[in-house]
Order: sequence, then C-alpha cells, then structure tokens
Amino acid sequence: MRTQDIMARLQAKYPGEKEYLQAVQEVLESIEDVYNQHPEFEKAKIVERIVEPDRIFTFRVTWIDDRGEVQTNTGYRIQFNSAIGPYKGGLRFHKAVTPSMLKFLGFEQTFKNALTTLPMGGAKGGSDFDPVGKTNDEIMRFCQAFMLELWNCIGPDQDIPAGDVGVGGREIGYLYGMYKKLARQYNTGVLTGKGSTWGGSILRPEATGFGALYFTQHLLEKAGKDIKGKKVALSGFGNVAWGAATKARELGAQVVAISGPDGVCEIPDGITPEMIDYMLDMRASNRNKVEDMAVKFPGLARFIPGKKAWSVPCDIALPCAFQNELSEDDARELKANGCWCCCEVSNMGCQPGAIHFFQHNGILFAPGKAVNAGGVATSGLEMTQNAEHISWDASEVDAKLHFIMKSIHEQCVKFGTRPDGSVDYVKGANIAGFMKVATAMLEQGTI
Ligand code: 2IT
Repeated sequence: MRTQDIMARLQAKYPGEKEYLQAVQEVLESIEDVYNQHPEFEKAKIVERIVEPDRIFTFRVTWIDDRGEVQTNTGYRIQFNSAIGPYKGGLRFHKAVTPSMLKFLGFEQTFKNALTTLPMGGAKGGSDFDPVGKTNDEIMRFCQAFMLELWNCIGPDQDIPAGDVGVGGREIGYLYGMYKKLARQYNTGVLTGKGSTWGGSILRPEATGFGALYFTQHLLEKAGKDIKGKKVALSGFGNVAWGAATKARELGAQVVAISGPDGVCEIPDGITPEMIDYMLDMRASNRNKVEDMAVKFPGLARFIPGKKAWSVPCDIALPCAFQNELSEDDARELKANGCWCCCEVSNMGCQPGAIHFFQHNGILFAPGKAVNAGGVATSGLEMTQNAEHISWDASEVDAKLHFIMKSIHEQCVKFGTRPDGSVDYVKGANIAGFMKVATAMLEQGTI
C-alpha cells in the first residue's frame, strides 16, 4: 500500500473530514513500511478495512430547557472496530462535535485500546450539545433524552461507552439511570466511569492523568532524566488536567500553568492541593473559564487573557484539552522558552507541524494514544470488576494501571527504536497498536 493513494481515495470520499483524514494519515505514514513487509495484510485489504468504521448510528435528541423551550441536538455512536474486543470508547458533548471528529476519535481509540493489553475494540460517540452555561437539570434532561436513543445500540458485551470532553461522573450517572430504566436490567458493565457506590472503579476519575504521568516517568527514565523539581505547563482544567496536576505534584514537579478557552493562569510557585480541588468546582460550574482560578486564588495565580499554556516557560508541556490545541508556532515558543519534553495527553492534541518540529529539534515527544491510554485501561479494569461482581481497592487498581503504562511504554520502545537508540514514540505506538488489530482481523477472515 501507498499512504498517498489511500489518502487520495479517502479525501475524495470524505471531503472536509479534516480531523479524520489527519488521524488516518498519521497512522498510515507510521505503519507503511511494516505493512508492506506483510503481503497477507495487502491480500486481505486490511488497511482499506481498518480505516472505515464498522457502523455509525446517528439520531436526533430532543429535550426541553429550563425556560420550557424545545431544543434539538444530534447524537452519534461510531462503532469503529471490534477485532480484539467489544466496542469501547467515550462520549463527547461539545458544540463542535461532527462525524469527522468522532471518526478520528474512534479510529485513534482502536489503536489505543490495543496498546492497553486489554481486550477492547474501538468506538466513540457524543453530541453537538454544548454543556457551557447549562444547569444541572438541563444536563440531566439532555442525558436522559440521549440515552432514549443510545440504549438499544450498547451492552456490556457489545459496546461500552464512557466519558470524554463534557461527559464526567455526573453525566454517566444520568445516562446510566435512564439506561437501567429502559433495559430493565442492572447491567453494570454497560458504561464505565460510574460512581464508586454503584459499580465504578476506584481511581477511574484520576486514571487518565495518573497514567499520563506514569508514562512520562518511563519516558524520562529511558532518556536519563527525572521529573522531580521540573516545571510542567498543562492545558485545560477538566478531568484529565486535574488528574495530571495531582500526580505531577505528587511526583515532585511544579505545575506552573493551567489554561482554558479564555486564557492561561500562570502559577509561578506551582499549583497547590487547594487549587487542584478547585478545578473540580470549575468543571461542575459549566462556566468554562480558567480565570475563575485567579479570582479564587489572587496571590497565587495570574490570569492572562487570550494566551495559551504554551506561552509559560516550562520543562515539560502536557496538552490535556482538545485536538490540535498545540500548533507549530506554539512548539517553537515552547522550545525558545526552554521546554524539552512534550507528552500529548489530549487525543491528537498536537498539530502535525508541531510533532514534526519536536521530532526534529531534540524535544522528547509521545503521542496521545500511548500517553492517555490509562483512562480507557482503567475503564477496562472497571469492566473486569463488574463482570466479577467485585471491587478492587485503590492499591490494586493503581498497581494494574502502573503495569499497563509500563507495558505501553515497552511496546513503543520495541517498535519505535531508531538506529541511534532514541525512540520514535509515534511510530512505536502506531505500529504496536496496528499489528495487534490487523493480526486479529486477518485471523477472523473477511467480514
Ligand atoms: O479518549 C479516551 O480514551 C476516553 N475518553 C476514555 C474512554 C473510555 O472508554 O474510558
């Protein structure tokens, strides 16, 4: 196969699906050489099949807001690939959600889930519903209306949604309540990220951020460096940024920036536990303003409107917010300010030009599908506990999460080591994930 040919065909077929085409291009470029060493893949047209979702559900979601007005949104569930396990992946509620965005996320999820060592296929879903400014009652009514359509498409051995941007523990609770009412079964394992009193795994809320920091530790260790005392800039202030800030602090790093759509909060002396706790209130308020941190902690945090986290000098950059949030210009600014490592925690957080710049300017870089896989991995651990009707304690879940992140790092090293001994983590993660899914597809025949 030639990446160029496949991309030309996909561009003609799906014009305008920018994020999807970007994600496919990145993976195909990485795997092309290895793929072409396997004529059996070419014969079975694995690459042509793996870039297409198995199926896409699209549905209308109608609900009534607090003023009594009827509102209509669009809901989606994209079941991307089930070669190695049931469909698994989060739900995103965000005003910019499109089929292209969810296709890119479902495609990435397929390879990420393969890296976790657990048997999970790839999926993604969500809606163009905008949680910003919505009340708790409105969120509940929307979740219930969304589940009225979704419930028929999912099941504990079929497709298991979870949270993503705009969907946290509160939303999973409302979604599960309606699912249970419709299905008339207490199918605990149908959603992950549940509350800890009704089947949720301990540490699932922290898992994406904790896992990202465990991965970063392994990457730094391999490069002969240590995270202790280093300055970390991170973007966002949602669930993922919260977990990352917690663990970074615990490991002795200083979190000197968090950010939002309105600007950045610079925190010269490093984030405090009180500030980390306050991130949860900021998320629950649905205001989506990082400035609130500076208002609450005026002596400690300084709000700079319109600026990104990447303008704050740091050693390590951790994008934790949204796709394409870090551009090539941002990468240049980071380097000019002394940054030497970027671990992508958001899905496809870095633009292709930024990744290229990092890789050609001696900056350590690892991609989201490896760095953030601790979230879905802990969802997988939640599924195991649900299937066994038991719950593990924090030390057991944390040890398993640690083991999984170490294994993901090892897979990247195995498939991504360059002749000079350094590691191309993009290539390593893509090849490792692809080989697992492709082999399973081959063994299961032409379906
Ligand atoms: O991007 C992701 O891996 C997630 N949003 C988590 C998905 C999951 O099923 O836990």
